[in-house]
Amino acid sequence: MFARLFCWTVATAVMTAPALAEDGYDLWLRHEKVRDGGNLARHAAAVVAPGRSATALAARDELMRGLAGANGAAPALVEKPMNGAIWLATPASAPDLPVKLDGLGEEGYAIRSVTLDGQSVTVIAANGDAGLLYGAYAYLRLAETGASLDRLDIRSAPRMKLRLLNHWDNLDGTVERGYAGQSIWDWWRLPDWKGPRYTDYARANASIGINGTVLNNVNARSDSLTAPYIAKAAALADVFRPYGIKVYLSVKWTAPMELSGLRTADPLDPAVAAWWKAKAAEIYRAIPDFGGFLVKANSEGQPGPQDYKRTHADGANMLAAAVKPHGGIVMWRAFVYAHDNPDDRAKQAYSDFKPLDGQFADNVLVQVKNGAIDFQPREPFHPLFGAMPRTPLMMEFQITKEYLGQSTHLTYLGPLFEETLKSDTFARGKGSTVARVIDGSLEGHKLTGIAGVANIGADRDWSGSIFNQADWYAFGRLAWDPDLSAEAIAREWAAQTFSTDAKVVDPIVAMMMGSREAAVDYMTPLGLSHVMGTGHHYGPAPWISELARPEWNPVYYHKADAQGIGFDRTKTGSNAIAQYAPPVAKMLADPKKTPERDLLWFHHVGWDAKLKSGDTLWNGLIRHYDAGVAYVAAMRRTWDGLRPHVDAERFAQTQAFLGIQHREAKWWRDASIAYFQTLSKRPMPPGTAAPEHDLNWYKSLAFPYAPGNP
Ligand code: BDP
Repeated sequence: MFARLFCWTVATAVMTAPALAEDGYDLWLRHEKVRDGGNLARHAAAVVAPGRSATALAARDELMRGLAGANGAAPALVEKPMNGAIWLATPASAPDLPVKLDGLGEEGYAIRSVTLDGQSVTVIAANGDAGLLYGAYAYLRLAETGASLDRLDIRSAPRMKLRLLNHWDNLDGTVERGYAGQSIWDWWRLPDWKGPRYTDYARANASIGINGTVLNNVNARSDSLTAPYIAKAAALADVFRPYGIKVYLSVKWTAPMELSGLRTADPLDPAVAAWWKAKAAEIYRAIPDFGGFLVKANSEGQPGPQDYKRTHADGANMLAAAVKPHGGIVMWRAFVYAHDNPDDRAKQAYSDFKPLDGQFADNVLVQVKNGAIDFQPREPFHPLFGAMPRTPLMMEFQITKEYLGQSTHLTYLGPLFEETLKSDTFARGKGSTVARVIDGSLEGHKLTGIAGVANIGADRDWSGSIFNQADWYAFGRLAWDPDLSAEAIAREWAAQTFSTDAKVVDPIVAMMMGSREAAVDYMTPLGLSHVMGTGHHYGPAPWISELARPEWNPVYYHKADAQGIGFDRTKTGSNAIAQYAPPVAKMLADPKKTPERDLLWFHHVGWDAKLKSGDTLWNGLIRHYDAGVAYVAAMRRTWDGLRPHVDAERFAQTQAFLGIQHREAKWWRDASIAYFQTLSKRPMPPGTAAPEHDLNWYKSLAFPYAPGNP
């Protein structure tokens, strides 16, 4: 029974040594020794892992590495299942696996405690090797979050087929809307130098189920499609492949003109189609499992098929035909609005795309941002969700916090993601949630996906702060299972990142869970949006009114005047509400029935109108601003109380950042009030503080070097 022991060197199992003990490099994969009364030692003293593919070996190594850390000793690597062993296998590598795998697809996994010849064994099984990887990580997650490992019977398969990061990384090393340093892609030294960080990136993504990455900015340069850059992308693809991760590229519509001197980029021109076919073939020669293209076209100055009087579907289908023979897909973004279109910006994507439903090729997904404007602290769900039943819609969330405090604010995005995914579109009656639109179950789509704009950079801690790592983590977990709760995910993350001790996890999770709402309160309460500074989008500037394009100006969005504030999107205004299914539209037509959190998104409301609290709108606004600031003050106190339980380095970073957040929350509040008061002409409600400075002081602030600004 006892098999030959394989030699296992722990050295190969340790993640690239961090420069400092707890600088955040290890993310949620710290694999600290668990205090579980021997739970893990009993169940994971040995590992049987017969698979020999690169992915099966990666799964084995990750499991060994994790167990070595969590259990404090490397498990034995054995050839046959034995008492207290984990058996990590697919039916191909172990035909006698005692677990049913039907319905789990290639990426799903089963984890089961079984008894074999009187020996208790934990089976981690999957149809495909990627499933083994996900199963191995799932097992470690259970062990490291304190779950019992005695009687496991888990089956899990991803609800979304494509679970992608979108990097807005430029070839010069900058990252559009990146707040975690320079790009992690060292384009210049690729393909020769493939630093260890790429492997750790892949491991981190695989651990949360992410299976694809778009390497370059949606505002793409055509250079990405030249031979040298294809070779660089291929080098990255080689590193990522064992971890189940495919690479994709953003493409610039006019690449055939820029790179090969074609006279047009008209998608219906045969020469253009032939160019893309040849380009696709060239890419697939270098990257046989290349995922496909992401396209931003006819949006914010980017060229596109509309320049040739063709539709988005014409453009998407031409590219789709080029990658189709190779099994590739096209993700066509619906983030479009035009300066010469006087209609409400929130309506334009729907107006452009809804009529195209049913016209897209079967390897095209339309990628839609969670809301109709642009990743604001809160947006109602995008009206396209549920409105294009014959087209697979892919969700685009923003993990990087362009509008939510950038790198320093602790604003956990789990609740934002969850709120959108659980929103009911009523497209096919009650229960037609956004999650069911994008996971394909509502309309029976097989091609499904979700993308998150990455918050990853070259900073040691990857994401610009320890707490921003939780947003990356939450995105991956929800991409796998959009029904998970943001709170459960925060618990998992905190347990793996800090400690399983309830004294640590409980207060950290409590801080996280209210933090996004606090940011909404101090930035854009009650449905306000897009009131940030121009260009860098850092800090408040609701007074801006003179930019060339109307929809670049905050005043366009809040429409504050002497009477009140808010954007009338009902029949008397832009009638954007008509883009929602009738039950939703009906609710939104009435300010009294509109959820108060979205009130000013849909209605222009008088300063003295009564809120549910009994306050007037003006007083209520101020109470929201104050609540947001007070929440940050409370987070600072909670965090200070955690000093004995958190290592000095991560404690200090978070403490300093909470200090910045507190100062900036007050700034948001004060600047917003100072400006809106010039219109409302209402006094501060009793017991509230007047803004610290006058409006001109706030207007005079300038931030020429704010990061992330293209
Ligand atoms: C906005 C960003 C801009 C992006 C654009 C997009 O400000 O930098 O290029 O979205 O998604 O949020 O294309």
